[in-house]
Amino acid sequence: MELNNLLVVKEEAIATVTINRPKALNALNLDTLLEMRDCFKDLAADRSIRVVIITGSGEKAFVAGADISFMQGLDPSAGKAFGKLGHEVLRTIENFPQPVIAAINGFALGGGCELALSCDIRMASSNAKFGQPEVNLGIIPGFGGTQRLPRIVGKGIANELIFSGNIIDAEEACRIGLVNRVFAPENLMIECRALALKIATRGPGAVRLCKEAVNNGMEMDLNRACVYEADLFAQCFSSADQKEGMSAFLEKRAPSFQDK
Ligand code: DAK
Repeated sequence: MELNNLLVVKEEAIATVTINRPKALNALNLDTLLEMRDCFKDLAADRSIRVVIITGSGEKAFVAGADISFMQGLDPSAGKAFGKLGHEVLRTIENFPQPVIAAINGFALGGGCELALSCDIRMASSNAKFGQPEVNLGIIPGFGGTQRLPRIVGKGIANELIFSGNIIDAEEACRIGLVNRVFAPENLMIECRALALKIATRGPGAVRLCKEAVNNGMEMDLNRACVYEADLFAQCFSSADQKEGMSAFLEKRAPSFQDK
């Protein structure tokens, strides 16, 4: 697959995907979304990858939104196709078998904020800015913002952001639970990588099942979700990694997980 809008680097079980359109503040156009879809499908098939980090190129933006110059000329059917593709990409990231960390290094607006919302963990640099400014353009968030934002920060705070189009800084994003932690810009990738490497040393099958348990369980009522968790928990006992993890603990050594 030829990539003109993404940089993909694989190193030590971590894939870093950088959206690389810095002149347009990494805005998402059709080609970028198509590349992201194919790239995440390829990464999902690569069993050596245990964590993906998504970030933006340059020092100013994670992703400043869907590409307004691209969207301006869309007719309703092209708009629908563009929206459908955006949803497909974000669902692919949300359902990616291993954890995906958003390293938010600047503006995360509109579709950029929605991209971050589809990731499992959000970390920000202190210069990051967040918002759903679509109402300024006469549209609503179209890549899941009206659905994921309230699930993450609560309905009242999401409503305020979505109805006003307000832009908030990284500290405020952290205060409302939109991001987990805030770092100096020069430390953001170092910290995201350190977390990714830590996750990569854990039992990969267990991490995969944890993601499934959290994501699918949150769509169920608590009783069903606990039954679902119990099923996944039982599945772990058919894995070699469960035997290895527990043996290693009892033998006071580090485990050597094989993803089996
Ligand atoms: N799209 C295209 N180009 C963009 C862009 C964007 N979202 N954001 C910035 N750029 C471009 C600027 O046009 C400028 O290009 P040149 O003029 O140099 O050619 C360059 O990036 C640098 O931007 P600025 O000169 O504006 O830089 P500033 O530092 O002054 O301002 C800013 C930075 C981020 C505050 C400003 O650029 C800005 O307000 N950008 C737009 C932010 C925004 O409104 N984002 C939300 C986009 S709407 C759909 C599903 C989803 C969506 C739509 C439809 N369907 C279901 C159909 C999603 C919609 C959105 O995301």
